[in-house]
Amino acid sequence: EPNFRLYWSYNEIENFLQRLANEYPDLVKKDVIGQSIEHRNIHGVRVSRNAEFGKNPIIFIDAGTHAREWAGIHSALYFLHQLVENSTVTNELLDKVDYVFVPVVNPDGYAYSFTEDRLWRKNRRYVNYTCQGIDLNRNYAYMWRYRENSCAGTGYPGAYALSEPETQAMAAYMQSFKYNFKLYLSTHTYGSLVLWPFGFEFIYVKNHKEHHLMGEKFRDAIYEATGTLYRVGNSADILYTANGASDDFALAYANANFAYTLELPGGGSAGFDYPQSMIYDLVRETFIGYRQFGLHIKERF
Ligand code: 0X9
Ligand code: ZN
Repeated sequence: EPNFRLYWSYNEIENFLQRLANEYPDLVKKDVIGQSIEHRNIHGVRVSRNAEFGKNPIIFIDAGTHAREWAGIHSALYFLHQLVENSTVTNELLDKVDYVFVPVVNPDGYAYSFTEDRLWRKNRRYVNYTCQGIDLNRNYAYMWRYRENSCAGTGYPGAYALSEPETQAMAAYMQSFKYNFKLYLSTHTYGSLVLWPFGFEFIYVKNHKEHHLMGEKFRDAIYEATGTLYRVGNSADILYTANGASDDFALAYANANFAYTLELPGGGSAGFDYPQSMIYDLVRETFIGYRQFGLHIKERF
């Protein structure tokens, strides 16, 4: 039984994913979608009851784009665990929907935040002697925007769109599901926000009303279960504009019908360093929300 009261090292996460693939070969397929700057494997996991993956509407869930956002990674892992290892959950969620997970988009950053700097956010690209790290959520190709001389801890987009192996792997993997890509959920922290596109500018996606309604269903399900109250809205309106993020990419370049960035609740001294003592409650709470999305997509398509 995996222990969701603890934060897992990258190695432990890899072992967990491999075990699921080994123990449930009919349900779980593990892909190595690419390698990070420091040559760690980036893992994708496909979950389907169908021999032919993607016959059902596809929900794609990622986390760990930002290294320090451990609570998001563990929430995605817990949802995956529940889908695969808790058959009472599997039944309603897997009969008409297929799932893809990339639980740790940025493994180098995650490992670095584990051992060196708890609040590290970016990947581990060596840029020059004063600068290390690209903000992967500014490096995607849709509306990527150049920024000169910026090596800030947050927001450095890199030299060009998809310059990083991590975003290249993600972009190709997302696009491989174009034919039936219904919902993209990018799990981040923090702020208790459900953000819908676009985020690069104050422009609403065509089906923004439906985005908003689906977001409210996530919000209401969690509020009823635990009393945690999320805010739902357009990324640019309720947070800020940011170019080159994964949610806009999923929608514009990977043919997803719906795309959200979920900012889970904050905790700890910096918001991003959610305390381990609270993580088990949080992953179970987030599960309620992911489940709601699964049920919605199942009815919708
Ligand atoms: O800034 C980000 O990348 C996300 N917030 S975080 O605090 N986790 O770093 C928000 C991204 C929202 N999406 C877009 N602006 N497209
Ligand atoms: Zn983030």
